[in-house]
Amino acid sequence: MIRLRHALSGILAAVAGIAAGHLIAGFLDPASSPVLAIGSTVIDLTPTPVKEWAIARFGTNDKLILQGSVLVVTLALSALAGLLARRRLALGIGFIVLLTGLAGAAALSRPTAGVREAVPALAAMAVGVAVLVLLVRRVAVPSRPADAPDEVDTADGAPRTTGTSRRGFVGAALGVTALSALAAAGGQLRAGARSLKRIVLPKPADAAKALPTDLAGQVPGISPLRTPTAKFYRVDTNLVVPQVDADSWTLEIDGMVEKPFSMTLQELLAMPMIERDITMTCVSNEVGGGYVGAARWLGVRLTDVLDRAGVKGSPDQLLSTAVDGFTISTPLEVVRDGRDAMIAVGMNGAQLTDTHGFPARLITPGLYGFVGATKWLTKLTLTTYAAEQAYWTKRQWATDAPIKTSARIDTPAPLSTVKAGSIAIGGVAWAQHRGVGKVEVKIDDGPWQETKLGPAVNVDYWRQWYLPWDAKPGLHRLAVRAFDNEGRAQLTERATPFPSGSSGIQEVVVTVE
Ligand SMILES: Nc1nc2c(c(=O)[nH]1)N[C@H]1C(S)=C(S)[C@@H](COP(=O)(O)O)O[C@H]1N2
Ligand SMILES: [Mo]
Repeated sequence: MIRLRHALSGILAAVAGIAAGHLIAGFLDPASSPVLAIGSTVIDLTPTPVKEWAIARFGTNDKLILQGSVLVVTLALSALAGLLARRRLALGIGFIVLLTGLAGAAALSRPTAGVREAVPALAAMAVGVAVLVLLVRRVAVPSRPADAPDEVDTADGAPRTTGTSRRGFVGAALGVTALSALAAAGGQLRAGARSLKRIVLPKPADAAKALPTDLAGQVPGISPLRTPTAKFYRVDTNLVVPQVDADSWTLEIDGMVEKPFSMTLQELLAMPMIERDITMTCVSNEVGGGYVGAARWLGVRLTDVLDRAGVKGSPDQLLSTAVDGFTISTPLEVVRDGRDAMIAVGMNGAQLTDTHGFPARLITPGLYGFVGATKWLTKLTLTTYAAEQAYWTKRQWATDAPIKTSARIDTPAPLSTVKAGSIAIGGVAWAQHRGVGKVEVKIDDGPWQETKLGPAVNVDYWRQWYLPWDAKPGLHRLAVRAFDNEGRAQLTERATPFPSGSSGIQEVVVTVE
């Protein structure tokens, strides 16, 4: 019982500290909240294979699971701090100081951190120690002689609390719990309330054509031709979505250029805008996976901005930096080969959402997101691969990563049961910057059959496809493969996403009854 209370004292000290830190971080910088700071550091330090495993195993829940794990480990260690405090209060205090110190170091080690990022951890330290002392002093010591003397209360000269009522401890514990919940909720509210600035999107000087008729009206269950922003996949290393202030945001252009310069959002918005339909894919997308989305982007041609700065020497890499210090490298050759690489400010007719990179992000058609789609962009640096490496390059991912031709079956869903009769097998296929020329489906051990293709929007966009099927009762295997416009078949060899994207044929099993 006494042990339990000591352990609980440690846990509540941590809970109170974490909550206090979260509250302060809500005002200063949400990412510096102790658990989040440690979580982000864990993300950066996690070896690539483990990260791949986590993404494959947990998908978009990977962040929640990571934060949950950090919390559980912290609470377990805090219980230990409480038990140590039973032996000697100073030991417990030392342990809490150590834990919060680690959180502070993690917050300070973020690429863009200043000294103020350490404040939430310091607050957590102060509150954690105070709560530990408060609660440990209230742990009632039973009057059995074997347990006396009570080291805890005499070691620091505090009055003996032997016999302190059970209510004293329980009341204090409940009070700490309630205050912690309030503080954590306050921090959460405050972090979310940082208002997103509305910007006025200019009209494109070079607009995209209206989208052709979507097959979704005809083939139930197929992906819509354009992915709604709310359904668009999200992939990034951020536990807290950066909230960028549009008024103070700048885009810097530096490195191997003749005239480095910096521009405001208003200056960027005043440049001629292009509007393009482009399908993005994440290199972590497994065969048949959902890390792919098609949207209409509004932005400034990337070369228009780079040309203002000129070139000095022979750079071969465009290194782009996000507001949180995250970096992406894009081959300069690709940026300059005439494709519609852009600094996007609009997505599907609205300003970028916070999750998709407000106020500005890169979009490079044909390349996986990790080498061309920097969100929360703030700097473009002309450099060389020999001189500088971006975040994922340092973690051994490919430097030049064109999107591999691929097809996905949307309907019928894998392992689903469908009614016998005439239905459609349908989905999407993509071969960015080459265009999809043909999609074939194979049913059981039958021949590859050519499907009907939906409208071609442009070579950087995906294509819907479907095959009418007279489905007979039983278990069936459906496979799909795509060809690009030059007739090249997608790779059939199975490959993992690391280091340059997955490949292989998607095969689904369905039951017809
Ligand atoms: N700042 C920043 N930009 C980033 C990333 C990131 O982690 N941080 N992830 C990249 C990856 S891996 C992909 S696939 C795309 C995803 O963009 P989306 O979340 O808008 O779909 O963003 C890219 N841009
Ligand atoms: Mo990605």
